[in-house]
Amino acid sequence: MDKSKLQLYFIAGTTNIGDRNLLDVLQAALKGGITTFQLREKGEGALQGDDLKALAEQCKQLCNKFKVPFIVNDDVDLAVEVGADGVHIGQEDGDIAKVREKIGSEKILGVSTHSIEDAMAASDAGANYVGIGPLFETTSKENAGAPVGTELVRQVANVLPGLPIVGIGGITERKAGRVIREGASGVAMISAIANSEDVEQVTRAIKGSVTLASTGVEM
Ligand code: TZP
Ligand code: MG
Repeated sequence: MDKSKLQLYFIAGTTNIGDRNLLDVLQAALKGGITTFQLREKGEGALQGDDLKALAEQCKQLCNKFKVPFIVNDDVDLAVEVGADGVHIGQEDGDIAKVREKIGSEKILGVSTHSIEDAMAASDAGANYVGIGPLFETTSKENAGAPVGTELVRQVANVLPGLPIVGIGGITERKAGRVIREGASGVAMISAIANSEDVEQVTRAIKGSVTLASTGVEM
């Protein structure tokens, strides 16, 4: 896959944005320069069924407008149904190779990993990229486990140099550069973007740090 699409990977669902509208938040983040969006609809009050499908379709349309890949978290059937660009699964979400078979070779498959072994297995089973985390303390995911630290990004990048990595968990504008310098292609975040007052402005600032760390070019 095109690694540059992973640079600033925004993840959100309706339970991450207070009383705002997810499509408004997404549009602001797209304007600010996110390069991938993942719909992760989880927790108390999460939408389900037709409501979730309608939301996914709207998110997809908005992402298409900005030529940004639209990824669905966990729900492989929903991803296929709405024609998402890809799906992201965790270690507990079933057999990675079977998910690859189900979505076909053209779609993006991301897998959350917590060790070098997880990353190797995901790569062998056909993942296009791996998420590594939580790198830092996070309150956005229940039972996220203890932070694995940025060293794991460096170790996986060394062992699997061809496998794109996205760091996740507690990443802020200030910490983003460090994650990139350890060897990640990008940073994935919920709260740093979703909880910000001016989503577009904050996204643009984070994108600037990521771009600076990955290319040395100040934006
Ligand atoms: N997976 C590992 S940590 C995490 C997920 C989905 C939450 C990331 O959210 P935040 O707010 O950027 O820490
Ligand atoms: Mg999952």
